[in-house]
Amino acid sequence: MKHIFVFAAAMALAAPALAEKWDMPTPYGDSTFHTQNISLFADDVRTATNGDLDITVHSAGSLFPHSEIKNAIRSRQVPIGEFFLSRLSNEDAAYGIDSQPFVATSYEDAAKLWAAQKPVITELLAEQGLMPLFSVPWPAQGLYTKSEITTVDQLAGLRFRAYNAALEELATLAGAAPVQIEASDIAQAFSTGQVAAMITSPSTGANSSAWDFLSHYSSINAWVPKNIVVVNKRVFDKLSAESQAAVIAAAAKAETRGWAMSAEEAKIKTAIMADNGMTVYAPSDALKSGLEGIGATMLETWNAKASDAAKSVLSTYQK
Ligand code: PCA
Repeated sequence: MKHIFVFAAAMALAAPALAEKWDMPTPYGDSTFHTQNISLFADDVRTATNGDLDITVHSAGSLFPHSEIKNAIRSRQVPIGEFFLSRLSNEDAAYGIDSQPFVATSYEDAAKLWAAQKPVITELLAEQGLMPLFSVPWPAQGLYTKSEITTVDQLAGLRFRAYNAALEELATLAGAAPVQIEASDIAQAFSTGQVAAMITSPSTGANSSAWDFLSHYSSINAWVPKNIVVVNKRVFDKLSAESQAAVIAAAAKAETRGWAMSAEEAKIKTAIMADNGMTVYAPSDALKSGLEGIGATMLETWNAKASDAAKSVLSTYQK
């Protein structure tokens, strides 16, 4: 018994204050630039806090499935996590505006949209005890198929991979059949014939080796959706002032770095698809106008459902 006390006392003297350990789930795999960016964020926090705050990234939905990450942070099963922002559009349309076709299609517009969206979703998330730390866009979304598509009509009847409600709506309006599939399950879904077409970034296309099961990529650049990193406010508030400052500083750095990584990624991954034999083509005017028509219908639906907060995001952006 005495030995145990002596040992415990010695440990208490020798060991520095116990490091705070945070698990951080993300739906996306290790080769995804977002995952690489949040790993660098974790490294920056560890360094700045001298190891007092130690964040471990759990990639590819290994800790929680995508659909559960937000609520896991809310209920403090994990203190922090990353997810696809527009997946929350069923809670408020303000979360989904970045996934509406042809609202913001360049990084410049996406940055402007984020500036309009951030204060509104910060308030919405605060109602759930959550605090956004940073948000990073995927490259603009393009169309992947097994043959060249020149009009929207040619999408009719195709089983279409979707990742959120907006994409499901778009596929349905095009007469296609949407199937929800997580990014990390894309290769499997195509190779088993579950789906035959998709809209996603060159990043996700190349990371899933799209050339193994698809042949054509059209840079329709329809929208620039974002991931967001969110922390539980109560857990954050319990950190020391130094650790809080370290998290905020690393988050600001991660946001800047992430946007730059995304732009790089768009170029590199499109080239990789071409190198692997995919036909990369600009959309025809007919395809563009067909998709824009669908986008206009979707925006009407969005407006009909939008809260005042959501509408204010769009009007601030459009100013
Ligand atoms: N990749 C993710 C979300 C958007 C993107 O470019 C996906 O396909 O699920």
